[in-house]
Formats: sequence, structure tokens, C-alpha cells
Amino acid sequence: MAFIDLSKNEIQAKIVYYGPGRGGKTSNLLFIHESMSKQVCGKMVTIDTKGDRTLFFDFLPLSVGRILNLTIRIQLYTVPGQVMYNTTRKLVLRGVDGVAFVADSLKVQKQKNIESLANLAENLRDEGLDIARIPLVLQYNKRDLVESNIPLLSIEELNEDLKRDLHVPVFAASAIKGHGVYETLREISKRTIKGVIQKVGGGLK
Ligand SMILES: Nc1nc2c(ncn2[C@@H]2O[C@H](COP(=O)(O)OP(=O)(O)OP(=O)(O)O)[C@@H](O)[C@H]2O)c(=O)[nH]1
Ligand SMILES: [Mg+2]
Repeated sequence: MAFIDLSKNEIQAKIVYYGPGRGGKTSNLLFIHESMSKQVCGKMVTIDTKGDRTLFFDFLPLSVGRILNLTIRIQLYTVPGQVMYNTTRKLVLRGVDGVAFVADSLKVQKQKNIESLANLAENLRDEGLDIARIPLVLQYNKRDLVESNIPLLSIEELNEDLKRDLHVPVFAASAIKGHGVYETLREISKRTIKGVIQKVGGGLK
């Protein structure tokens, strides 16, 4: 949850990476953790995994700089994408300030992407949040597989399935190669911090 600590001149914001199982949420955080300077990026904590399946969540704290004399700290979380872990997803979503939705470009995952976005909307609603208003970006992951023989969804098809009437930016990405990972992070951070400053600023008036 976003909060401002005036004794430390600090703002904290929570960004959740959401999406279908095996879409690449953990891979995004791993790439950020491996490539970002240690001054910015803290220790990555992975709570309970089985192979490459997240069973609880991943957590990565970032200290991204200063705005208006306030230190900005961002906490990145991933949810477990597998359908059966909805209770955990709801727990991780508590106090969320922004969401990066990681869709899987594999054609076989078409329905799973759609269901996961609907599940996000429903879980946000339970938190009193509206998917059309929360800071949100979409990432279409695994675009590196365009060069393989594996059937992929086109960007247009992903837009039709997921973006629809949402006014959100979309990033083509390859989390394992690191393409689009920082673009996604930068945009969702910018939107989230803007939202937090508006929220906190409003609260201080
Ligand atoms: N080719 C390719 N494989 C990827 C990419 N991103 C992730 N993967 C692979 O997809 C599998 C799942 O990736 P994860 O990052 O663990 O997926 P997740 O969304 O965290 O999955 P859950 O924890 O089950 O929700 C792993 O074997 C990754 O190596 C990508 O951009 N391209
Ligand atoms: Mg994971």
C-alpha cells in the first residue's frame, strides 16, 4: 500500500506483476534483479516455488530516486498465475497501487490470458478498485518465440483479446532476453508514482 513517511521524506508504492501461469512474471523480476544496479535494487525474495511455478509470491524492493524532495521506494510483487491460487493472488493484491499484466504470447494461452485479466478485474473490484482507473500496463511476453515454429498470438490479436477498451500502454517483451522489461517497469512506475502522489497529496489537503 502506498504510504508517505514524513519523518523519512519517503513514499512507498506497491506494483504487482499479474497474469496467467508461466507467462513470465517471475522472469521479469529476475531480469530486473540481475541487471539493475544494487544501489537501486534490493534483495529479491522468492517465497515458495516449485520448479518455475510461483506458489506464493516474489518480492523485489527498488529505491528509484527522488521527486519533490521525497525518496521513492517501489515494491515489486508477483502473484502465482495458476488458477487454483486465487486466495494468494487476492492477498498479494491487497494495497496494490499499480499493475503490470504479463500476457503470454503463445497461441495455446489465448484463453488463459483472457481469464487471468478477468480474474484481475474481479479481484481488484473486491478491493474497491476499478481496472479501468488503476495504473496499469500490458506486457505481451515471449515475443522472442516469433523466430521459432511455435504458434504465437499476433500483437493485434492480443490487443483485441486484452486491451479492448482499456486506455493503457502495451509493451512487446521477452523477459528472458530482457527486451521490453525496463520499458514496462518504467511506464508502470511512472503511472503508479503519479497516482500515489495524487492520492497522498489529496489526503494531506
Ligand atoms: N521463450 C521465452 N520463455 C520465457 C519468457 N519469459 C519466461 N519464459 C519461460 O516461461 C516459463 C515460466 O516463466 P515464469 O517467469 O516462471 O512465469 P510466471 O508468470 O512467474 O509463472 P507462475 O509463477 O506459475 O505464475 C519459464 O520456463 C521461463 O523461462 C520469454 O520472454 N521467452
Ligand atoms: Mg512466478
